[in-house]
Amino acid sequence: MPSPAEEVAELTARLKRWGAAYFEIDSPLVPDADYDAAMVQLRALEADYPDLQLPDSPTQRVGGAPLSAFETIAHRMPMLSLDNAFSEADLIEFHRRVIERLSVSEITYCCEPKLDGVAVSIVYEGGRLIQAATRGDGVSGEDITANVKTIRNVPLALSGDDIPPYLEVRGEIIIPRSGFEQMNARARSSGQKVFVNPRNAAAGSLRQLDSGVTAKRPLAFTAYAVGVVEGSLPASHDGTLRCLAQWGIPISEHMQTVTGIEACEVYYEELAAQRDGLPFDIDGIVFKVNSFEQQDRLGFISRAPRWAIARKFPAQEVSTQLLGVDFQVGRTGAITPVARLEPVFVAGVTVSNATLHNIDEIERLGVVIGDVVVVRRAGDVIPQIVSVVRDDTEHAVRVGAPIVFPSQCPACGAAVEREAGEAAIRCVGGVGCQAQLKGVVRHFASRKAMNIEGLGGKLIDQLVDEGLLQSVADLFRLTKESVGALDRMGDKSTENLLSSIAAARQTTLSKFIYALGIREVGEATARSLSEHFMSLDAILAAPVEALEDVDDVGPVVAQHIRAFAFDERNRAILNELHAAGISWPDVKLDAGDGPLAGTIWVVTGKLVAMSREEAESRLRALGAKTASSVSTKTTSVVAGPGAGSKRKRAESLAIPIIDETALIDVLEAHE
Ligand code: 9MJ
Repeated sequence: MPSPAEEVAELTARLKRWGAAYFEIDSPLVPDADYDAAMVQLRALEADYPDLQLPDSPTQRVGGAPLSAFETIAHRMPMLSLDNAFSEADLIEFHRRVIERLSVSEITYCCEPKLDGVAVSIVYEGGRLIQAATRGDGVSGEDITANVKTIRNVPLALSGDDIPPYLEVRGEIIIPRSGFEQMNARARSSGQKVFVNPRNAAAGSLRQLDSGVTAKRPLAFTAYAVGVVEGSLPASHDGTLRCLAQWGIPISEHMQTVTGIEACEVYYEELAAQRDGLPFDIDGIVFKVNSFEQQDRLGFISRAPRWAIARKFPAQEVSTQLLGVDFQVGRTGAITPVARLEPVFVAGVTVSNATLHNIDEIERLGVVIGDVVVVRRAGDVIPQIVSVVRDDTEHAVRVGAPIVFPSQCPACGAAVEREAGEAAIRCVGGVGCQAQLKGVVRHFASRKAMNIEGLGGKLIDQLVDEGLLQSVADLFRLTKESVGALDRMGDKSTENLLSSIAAARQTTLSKFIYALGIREVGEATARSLSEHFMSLDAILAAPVEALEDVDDVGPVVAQHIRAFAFDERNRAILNELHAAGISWPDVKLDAGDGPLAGTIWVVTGKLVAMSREEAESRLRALGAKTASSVSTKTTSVVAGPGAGSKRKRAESLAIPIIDETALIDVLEAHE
């Protein structure tokens, strides 16, 4: 029997490990129920033996009694905002002023992404988190200590050497885009508040009176400064942040120290190019004079330091007028309202269309044609209408034509229907509807499905419009003559297309299942199905109960698979595809077996001999797990040219890094 102290230590460690996995890698180690059960156990032990509670106990992260209101906390040192630079000229002018005031010829700057979240101050006394406050008006903010304690990457106790007795850390609390999308999707389906962007969602989550609610939100903290410090710290901004990182406080992995303003511009351009691919919103770059001594000499103007500037990126959210709404029919028949907009520049791109999602969303927004709307374009996702500007005097005219959903499919004229509990209105025409057929073929040919190179949207439209495709099986019947007769298809492009269609015959079971476009069967579900059943026939023959045994297959997905398997037309197409020579190797091993079982790989950067997806799927076929981010659990990193932050993180965690050649050696040795 372990002693209570041993039990507390074990549960604390386990919950911290599970919590870290939940936060750092996309799939949690255990179901929520297991996490909750361990938490209940630890709470009970801590209640019986209060002295055994460890300072960084995970029980302290989930709020107990709701707060009645937020107290006000006066900042011991004002929390200033930043001056903005909206152009390169503004930045150069900032640099000129710094050089002049300091009478030096060159300056070293620390460059950081400007996170778009909520600025907070977190105070550690004796290495323990004792207080957290919003910036508020800069002089005083709201006491959000209980809520900040629920944020999983905020340490409740610091670890390491030379921790100052009093340390005020300042930074930003954000919600990553993926967490935001999930949170909003859940809110939409349960009729709760939908947030317009991750920043608002973060602010709303921190303003919860019940910190149990905050605990469920995917918040994350990044430190970018210190406030009041009693004790000693390095003499530079970057040195200080690295010290914070050593004590367990998260800092930006993109932070970089450079000398000269040209290097700052290079950094700006590099991060601007990465902006859409980052997992969180940034609205610019902050440049800070790195030396504290120089910062002190520069001092402050009323609201902002003279030693820092925020060079802003083009806005992600802008307003424009809604000119009309078109209705697009997707591969599953779902009819999506697409807003036609007065063209507008959003986050570096001119946008003239944006999604309005579905009929519920139109009702929720209360939007009518002619309204001025807010368009948001963040990351690689389709631009969206997030709200309606109701009191914009410049666009005061509300034409007010309501948005009317079509009562027939706009592409084929078939009836439309709305299934119970569904937000989407669908065309019932199936692949008899050319719009659906085009969508089906597009999906079938896409990179993660059959990967038919050179078969893009325009060509698919032509093939369908010319009557050359009635189903995906017809792709394998295309000939030099039929393709060559199409617009802009010369001999060379015809040959290339036919050879990439031929090459696509060799695939894998999971890609093939994904390519079929069964409703709600994404890449991960297709992989789980293929590993579980190991043959297409077994999947198509499986009863609902057997399907539900598969990871991430619930009753709805199981029904979609059954409906697909029942459909005679689908059966006929599958036979034709089989006859056309589509084949795949036997599904060998599911993860957990095989020579690389127990290893976790991250593949990053550019590979030459194969795509990243291929590298990952070959690793998985050998029993390895693959992940998208580097954590302490990662066992190997494959880094091609251009690998950036993941390589750095692997280096800092001393995880072995190999190049593509070494990866090929590993694969060939085991395959
Ligand atoms: C943000 N928002 O990411 C500062 N910030 O420094 C960074 N904000 C800041 N630094 C001094 N990276 C005042 C505000």
